[in-house]
Amino acid sequence: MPGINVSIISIVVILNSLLIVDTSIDLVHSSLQQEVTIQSRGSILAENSFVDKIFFEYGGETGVLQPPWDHVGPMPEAPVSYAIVDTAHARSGTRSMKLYQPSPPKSDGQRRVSNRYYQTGYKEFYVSWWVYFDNLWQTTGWGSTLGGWQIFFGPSSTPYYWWTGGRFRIHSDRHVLFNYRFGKISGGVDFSAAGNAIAQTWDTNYYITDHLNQWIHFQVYVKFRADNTGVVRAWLNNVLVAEKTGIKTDPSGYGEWNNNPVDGTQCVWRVSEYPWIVIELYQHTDSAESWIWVDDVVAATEKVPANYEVADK
Ligand SMILES: [Ca+2]
Repeated sequence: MPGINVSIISIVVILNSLLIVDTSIDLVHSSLQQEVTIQSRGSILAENSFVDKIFFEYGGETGVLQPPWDHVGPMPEAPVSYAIVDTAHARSGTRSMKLYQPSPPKSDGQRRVSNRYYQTGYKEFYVSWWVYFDNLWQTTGWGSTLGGWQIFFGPSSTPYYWWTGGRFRIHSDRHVLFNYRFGKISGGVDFSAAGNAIAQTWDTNYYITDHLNQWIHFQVYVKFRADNTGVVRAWLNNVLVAEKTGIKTDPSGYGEWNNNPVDGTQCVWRVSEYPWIVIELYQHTDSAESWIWVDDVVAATEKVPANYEVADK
């Protein structure tokens, strides 16, 4: 599916780059804000200086969930869980995205409600999104993963054997955590001791249950580099809560990439060499019935302003 879309998305990106340039020329003297078309999905309002830095956005206002996501919702065999456009809560406009999981026990598919945008085409970017937890929210088991950026790689026979990424998570004690790590998908052997050594978890000491019935702002940044110039950062409500600089974030920069510890061959990427965006509700199979709302998902090459609203329609 991602492969089929590559050429279309590339053309759309190029066309919209031209549109953005043309529009900013028309309006740059008349207003701090401009209306532009981005990736054929509608119009947005933003300051001139930020709008052309956006390469992905979704705010539910179209009423359709699939585009521009490359993957939406649980696995096909787990339809009890879902991701839908919903009107119960909206941070901007009148709609948002609701992610839902049923009561336990859940199948592996039912516990993974995951929306992904694979074709970022960037190795350095920000992802910003807002989540609403209502007063019935509860976190059980090992907690709830909410998303960020991620990339899978491995031997050509199992290109999803390892992953690296930076994601927000709610611990079962209801603290918000940010995880940056190199990991195994399940069992097996580690990819790299050096990669493991730079992985880190930050505890924000922010109790999610003290902030129910309101929109909470998450933002992550990755500079994906095969030398020691990589960076990861994360913000919670626009406050920097995690930062690591001068690190080798791209696994292809490790010796194990060309001589992987599973079969000694060169590793391959599962989808592409670019980290993808993931917004999700991923939990333990024994976790409680749960749901969240997500609005104003934006990915850009500059930090996303806290007052930015997606007005796709
Ligand atoms: Ca919205």
